[in-house]
Amino acid sequence: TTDVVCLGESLVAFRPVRPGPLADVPAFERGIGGAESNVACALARCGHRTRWISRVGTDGFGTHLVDAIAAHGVDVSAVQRDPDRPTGVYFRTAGERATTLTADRSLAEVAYYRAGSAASAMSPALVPRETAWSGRILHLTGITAALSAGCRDLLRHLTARAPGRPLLSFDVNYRAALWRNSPESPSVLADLARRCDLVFVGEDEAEAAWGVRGTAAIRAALPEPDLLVVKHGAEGATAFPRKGGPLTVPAPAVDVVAPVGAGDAFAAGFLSATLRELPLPARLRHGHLTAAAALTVPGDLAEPPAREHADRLAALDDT
Ligand code: KDG
Repeated sequence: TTDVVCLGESLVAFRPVRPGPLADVPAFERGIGGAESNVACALARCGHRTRWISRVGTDGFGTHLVDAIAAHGVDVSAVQRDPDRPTGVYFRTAGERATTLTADRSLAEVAYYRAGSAASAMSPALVPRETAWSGRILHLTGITAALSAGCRDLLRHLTARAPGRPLLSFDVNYRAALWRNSPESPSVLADLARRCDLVFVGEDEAEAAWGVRGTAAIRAALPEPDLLVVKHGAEGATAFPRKGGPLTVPAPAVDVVAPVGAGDAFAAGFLSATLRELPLPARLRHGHLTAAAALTVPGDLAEPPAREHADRLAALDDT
């Protein structure tokens, strides 16, 4: 059986060969992006059976995405190829938020070319619930909610409380650029989060998306999930379990190369420790350690620390 199914759009990601505004960058390197496939790849690297569900075009970019994600050990057999719609791509500035390059986040640019993409055509009719519910955990993110009405319907369909539903994991992943042209407001993300069992949200994104400020207020706005993890960036993260008080675990200090992919890595580390039934503090530590690996590389995906190594690193916090 599959441990984790991750569903969402992946994109070919073009990363500039040097920092600077997109207007000035002369060349880009091809990589892959996509929050959900990032989680799937990291989990596969950690030894878990993972499946990624999405749609790509029949173009070369689609082939590259499927091959690159499969090469991480992820089951891509449920990915659909759409002959009529293209694979999404995106470009972003290098080194945004990096400690050494540009501390000023306002300099970061992300240019998406994904409207009308193969993945944006996902809907309950095209993605069977049995396939999405075929693992112990289904991991979704709020990016999908910004893509189309069909994608929003699919998320509601997959988060419905019905027999056979796996543990629903949801990373809010508010992407302001995607909501600017959406007919819906990002409050949809809160509605979806409330239908899930395990929710990850950044303190900054809760404020940006919903105007909700502070960890306690975030829990009050999202009371249903059995476990809510509020991330405080470099500071650490606070988990709100159903029983007992909140638990905060600080993050290790790292020399940040690029923050992209760190949230996905955090979710992957946390989910890996969850599958291993480790206690809550260890789940948070594994989230931080996997995120630390992603923070120190320019692309989305880093080799997560090997399990034994991560277990020893996680225990260091006890001393
Ligand atoms: O979490 C990283 C993702 O944001 C990136 O890979 C691209 O999925 C992406 C998106 O839609 O922003």
